[in-house]
Amino acid sequence: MLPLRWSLLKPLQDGYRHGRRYLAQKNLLELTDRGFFQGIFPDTAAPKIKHLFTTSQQSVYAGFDPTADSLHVGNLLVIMGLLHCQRAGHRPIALVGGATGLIGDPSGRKTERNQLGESVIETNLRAIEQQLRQVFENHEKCLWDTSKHKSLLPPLTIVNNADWYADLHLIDFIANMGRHFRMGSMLSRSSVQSRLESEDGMSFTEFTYQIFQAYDWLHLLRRHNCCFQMGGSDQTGNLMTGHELISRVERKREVFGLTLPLVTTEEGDKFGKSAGNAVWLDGDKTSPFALYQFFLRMPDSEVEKLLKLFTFIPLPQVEQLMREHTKEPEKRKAQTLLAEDVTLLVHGEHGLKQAERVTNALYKGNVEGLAELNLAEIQQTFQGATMVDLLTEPGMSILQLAMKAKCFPTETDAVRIINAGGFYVNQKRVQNIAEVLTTGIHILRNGVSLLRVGKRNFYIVRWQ
Ligand code: YSA
Repeated sequence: MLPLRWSLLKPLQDGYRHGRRYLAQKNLLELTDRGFFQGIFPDTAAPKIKHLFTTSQQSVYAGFDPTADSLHVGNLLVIMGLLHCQRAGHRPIALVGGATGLIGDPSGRKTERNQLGESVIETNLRAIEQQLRQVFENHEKCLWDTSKHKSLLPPLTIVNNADWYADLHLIDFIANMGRHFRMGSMLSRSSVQSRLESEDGMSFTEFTYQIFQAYDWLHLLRRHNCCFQMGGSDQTGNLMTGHELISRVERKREVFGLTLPLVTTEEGDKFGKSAGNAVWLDGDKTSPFALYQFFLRMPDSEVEKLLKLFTFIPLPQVEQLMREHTKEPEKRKAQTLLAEDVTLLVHGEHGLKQAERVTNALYKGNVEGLAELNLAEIQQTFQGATMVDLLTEPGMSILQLAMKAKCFPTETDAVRIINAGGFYVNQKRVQNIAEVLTTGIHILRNGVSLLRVGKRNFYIVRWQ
């Protein structure tokens, strides 16, 4: 499926490039003004949290389960949260759930996940770890102003919870830890309640999930002195179980939970990997161009909120930008800046350049634009297109091309649909089935032809 709408492709506004190495947010709770922190708990802890963040270096952790081989843009908000902590001088800890991924978090799910095998989890985990490192590295390289900060950014720590469960004995764990978990509160979690009421109910495996996330926090408190956990608001129940466990086991310690709003599309669908709208951080799954376009296409009603959440542009600058944007919304200045900063964060300078190159080439909307792209860029742009290898033959006609590329089941269909105007070569409608292929028009100088049947069935022909 093609991830973009042609009408919404926009050229870049030249000259709207400026330093994007923004300063740090000192008091992290001020991030509330950017739309972060849907909830903090205990809910009376705001003054204490502010004190801790402004007077000492804290560790803040957030977890990611390896349920897919890539993180998605929904997860990116939590990464933004960790980055803000890092920018303010605190230590970010990203936990990858080598153990919890095997169990499957029931939070926010209507049905139990299909069980993933250990080797799949392992592969996913490596990919996610790599992405986390990459995003933090891109942030430091492209979005952090080293000239204004004397101290270095505290390093990212990545931990895998499989490491501490590997040596744990089941009986010891149940006998010693199990007694600190109260059934009443565990059953009261909305992730449990909603599933118990559902037709399929809930397995014991899923029910135990909160125990492990809670124990992780205790472990990180003991090992890394980590008093803060952050997560999307669907994680509230798990955070509360952890908070409760720690209050019982470590009476003298106090921990705090910070939840972020779940980012949704304008239609209210969760950003992320729900059916049909997956936007991945992995460039092979969602190309830098497609990621860039996803943010560039954001409606005006969403863009201010997303600028605050997904960029580090200081609030006064966001407001100024929105004033300019309101005057000339057709320029899509706000969306362009949003798309640029997110692409920089996820794919670095190189990815942003590539996204801009493809955008500019396609915006031209002509054969020249397409010819400027290499095969990999065309493949990335038209993800899901069928690849076809063909031999050039002198005198080949449009009909022959369409049949050789298997664009139509029968010749009768081909003739009918081409005549009716439903066939395109290099984005130009062709209706004459007898027209002979010409280099530079039908066959691009990059050795490729892009065929399209109807609105969205793409074929990429590689000429041999
Ligand atoms: C956390 C802590 C542990 O000690 C162990 C495991 C975990 C992982 C956690 N239970 C979980 O399953 N997370 S997740 O892999 O599904 O998502 C990672 C983070 O992205 C979560 O905080 C989740 O709330 C957040 N997220 C996902 N979609 C989001 C979103 N945040 C905002 N908007 C969205 N659309």
